Amino acid sequence: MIADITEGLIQEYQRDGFLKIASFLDAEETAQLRHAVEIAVSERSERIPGFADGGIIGDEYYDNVFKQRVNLWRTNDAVRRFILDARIGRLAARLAQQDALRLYHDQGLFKAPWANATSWHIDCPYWAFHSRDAISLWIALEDVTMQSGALYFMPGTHRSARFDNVMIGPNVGDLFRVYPEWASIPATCVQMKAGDASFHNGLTAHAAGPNMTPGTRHAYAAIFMPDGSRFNGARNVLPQKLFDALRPGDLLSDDDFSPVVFSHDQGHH
Ligand SMILES: O=C(O)CCC(=O)C(=O)O
Ligand SMILES: [Fe+2]
Repeated sequence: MIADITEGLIQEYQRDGFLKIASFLDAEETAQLRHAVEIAVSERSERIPGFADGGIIGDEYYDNVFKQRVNLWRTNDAVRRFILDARIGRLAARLAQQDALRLYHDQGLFKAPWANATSWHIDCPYWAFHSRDAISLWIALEDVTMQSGALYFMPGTHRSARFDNVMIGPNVGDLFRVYPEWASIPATCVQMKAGDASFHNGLTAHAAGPNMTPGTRHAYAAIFMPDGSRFNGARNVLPQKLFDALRPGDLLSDDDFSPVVFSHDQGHH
């Protein structure tokens, strides 16, 4: 696992709002993670545990974007060990330039053959907190090409993004009705080898093409939020019990649901 990063790459991440890290995992780590994530997804019929359908299964379009299973780390020990590895938290914190990060959620994102495109969107407006510094990790569990559903990013959009949004719908470009000023920015397509990964800011515009291959595109992703992030009233992936206990403005500091993955103060190096 790549655990260290140069100042230059941190600056690139801060400037563009995304960064590809080639060979983030070696072949054995990738095979192990893929195995764990495939098992974790197969163990779960609900998109979000304890959340019936998470408001989305049954949506003809979104169901065919990918098979999404959220919070795998809560139901699978191998996935939990992987994503709580201190090296990942430290790397994410360095890129995001944060003193402390918590895990918000992880997910398997399996794009089946002929799956729909992932329309242009920004992530943070969907979440239960608002932050300009949240950071997502997306790991290719096999080679991901422009044909099989590679991610596209729009450099720099994290700096002018707001927290209003469009839902991910069937129109690939609806986001640019909200952000016409982004419509002329060329996107970067990030193809990956198995084990490559990208980080992106929670406000960076991104998308993925449809899967035009006969194989499933397997990816695993996780989102980290700055420690000190506050509940904004949106339920998103929160379990009912936690959601019921929270009032807008409360800290999202439940150590069980949102564990600290890096803290400068706690001497995690
Ligand atoms: O995997 C995809 O197609 C989209 C992933 C995504 O939107 C994300 O990780 O935020
Ligand atoms: Fe996204």
